[in-house]
Amino acid sequence: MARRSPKSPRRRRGGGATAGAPSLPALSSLTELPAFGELSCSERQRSAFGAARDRAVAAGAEKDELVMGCVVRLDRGFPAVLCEDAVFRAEFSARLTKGGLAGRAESRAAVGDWVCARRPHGHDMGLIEEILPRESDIARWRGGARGERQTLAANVDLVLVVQQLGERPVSCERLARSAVIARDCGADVAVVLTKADRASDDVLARDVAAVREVLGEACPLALTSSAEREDEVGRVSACARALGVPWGVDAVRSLVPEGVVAIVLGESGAGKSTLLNALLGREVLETGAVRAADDMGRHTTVARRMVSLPGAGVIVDEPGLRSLPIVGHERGLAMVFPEVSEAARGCRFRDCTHTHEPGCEVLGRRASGEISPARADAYVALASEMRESAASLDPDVVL
Ligand SMILES: Nc1nc2c(ncn2[C@@H]2O[C@H](COP(=O)(O)OP(=O)(O)OP(=O)(O)O)[C@@H](O)[C@H]2O)c(=O)[nH]1
Ligand SMILES: [Mg+2]
Ligand SMILES: [Zn+2]
Repeated sequence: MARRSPKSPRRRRGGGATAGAPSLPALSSLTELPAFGELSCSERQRSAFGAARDRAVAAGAEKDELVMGCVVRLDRGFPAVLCEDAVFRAEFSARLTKGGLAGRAESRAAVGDWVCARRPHGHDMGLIEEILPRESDIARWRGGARGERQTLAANVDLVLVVQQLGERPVSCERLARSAVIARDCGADVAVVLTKADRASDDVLARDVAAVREVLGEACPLALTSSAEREDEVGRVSACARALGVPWGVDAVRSLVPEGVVAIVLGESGAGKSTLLNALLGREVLETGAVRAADDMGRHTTVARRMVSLPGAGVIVDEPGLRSLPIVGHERGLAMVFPEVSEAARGCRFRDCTHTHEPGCEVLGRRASGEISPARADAYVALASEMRESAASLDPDVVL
């Protein structure tokens, strides 16, 4: 019986552009991309690849066309896949899109995803046959609780929560929220406070103390500044030393040692791309000025992309995120606030909101000083938001 040949991708040579996106960067010029050996997959993913390859062969693909690769960039939803001996643009196979994943390309594969890809002989474009199971899945809800889960990056070990310093105090609420999401998604958390040059010594001391109180001393923290003036750098580095906070790009680099894949998470204008450029030692990523009116960025970064740090690990640059709704992250909440979550188990009422109820163990331990008020407040606010989002997803949930 003649073997049915699977649909081949469009034949295209040079440039690497695709029909839907004429101006994608040529992959050969992207020297900041990681080497294949810098990215490691798990045993589970390796065996999932074997099974995915068998399925693709059964569907008509040639075995030697099938490779295991990692999605290292998404340009407006178009993936670039790195495999052992090449990096190539890829489309999604008809088999994959038929499997209920049709729709926006970006909702299908995330940066960091390991995939089974087919590289038909004589074609520049590859086809993603299957996305292999994720070890971690950094995702947020888009469009509130009734929206959809959007994976920002897959198989990431560490989330660097980035916030800018300045006149406004750091948002501990936002840091706690980001930490809960990261832990819930299976990653570790570290905080990077950028633009230290914009904060006086007093403001630095205040903000560092606030972060340490809400996330605890065990949460790694680094302070950075892109300022180049020597007196400015001298002032902030001395202040960081006095506060006992690791300082500068070296501090961030040591948070992301070789073998670790991290992602930067923060609002637009927080200085994420500027920080990555400093780590790379050259201007690879586009950066953009913040608006004078509200000190926020203009969403300069649009692509999600991995950059490999010389002598260190890999970081995914991300577009800034305005909202981070908390939906069903109970496990993450308990991981970030174990002592509060433990106290909550001792409350008289199972649905205690820890705000006014008699027999509330959280309020009791907060009053006696056993639990930090800042941590109790952060926990209570996030738990309350989670109850509300659960109720809007499922009307049967009683608030
Ligand atoms: N004063 C000062 N400005 C900085 C520092 N780091 C970044 N900036 C400025 O902040 C602005 C925003 O920086 P980006 O690196 O583009 O911010 P981003 O977080 O990547 O923003 P999006 O890509 O929009 O999410 C730019 O004008 C930077 O020059 C810093 O340490 N000090
Ligand atoms: Mg950016
Ligand atoms: Zn309670």
